[in-house]
Amino acid sequence: MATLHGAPLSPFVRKVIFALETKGIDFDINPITPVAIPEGFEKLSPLKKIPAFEDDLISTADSSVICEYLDQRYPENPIYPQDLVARAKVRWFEEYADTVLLSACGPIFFERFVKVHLMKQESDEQRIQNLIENDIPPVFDYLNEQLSDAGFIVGASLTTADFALGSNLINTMYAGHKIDSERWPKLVAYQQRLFATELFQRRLTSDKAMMAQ
Ligand SMILES: N[C@@H](CCC(=O)N[C@@H](CS)C(=O)NCC(=O)O)C(=O)O
Repeated sequence: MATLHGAPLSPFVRKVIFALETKGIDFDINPITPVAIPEGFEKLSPLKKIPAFEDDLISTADSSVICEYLDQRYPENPIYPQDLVARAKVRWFEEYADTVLLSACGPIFFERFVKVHLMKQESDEQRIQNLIENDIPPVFDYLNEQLSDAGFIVGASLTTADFALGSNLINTMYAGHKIDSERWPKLVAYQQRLFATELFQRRLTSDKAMMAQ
């Protein structure tokens, strides 16, 4: 059986869970967190980052590498389009989510969730205010501009770009930050469409049960 190493609340780990579930692959989760990386983890993940993934063929790290591997090994229920241009767009939005969206929204999740619940420290509300006022608006402006009134970020089906974007939007919601629907209506509608899918519903329910513990 395949094993995914990493806590499911990490946006990168959740992205891979979405990929595994879309493809119906059985897997175990080893829920390690970056604040308590076990000794020897660098053998699985040389940068000591989560996620890492192992199955009967491979042991590798990095959510994008893992998603691409899964899509090539299990072509049914594709998570990247075949079309050349659409595929490049998916890669772009996946990268944008993993870097720019994460940098803008991730620290709010870190401050309000990781610091408070895992590290038992107070959140830095001044840092959060600065992110909300300065870092987040250009990112949400860009995404709002790129989105259509229907479908997902690239076309009518969920892709890895939606897993990466949606995973960050989930953590933004968990951090208590509500996206302004008057300023970014397409982004809020997209978030609602994503969260209404069976795939996202299942994850939100599973996260809720885990967070309640
Ligand atoms: N490019 C990597 C990024 C993974 C990543 O940054 N994971 C975070 C957790 S959300 C981590 O392990 N951080 C610990 C560190 O940077 O040392 C991927 O896509 O998997």
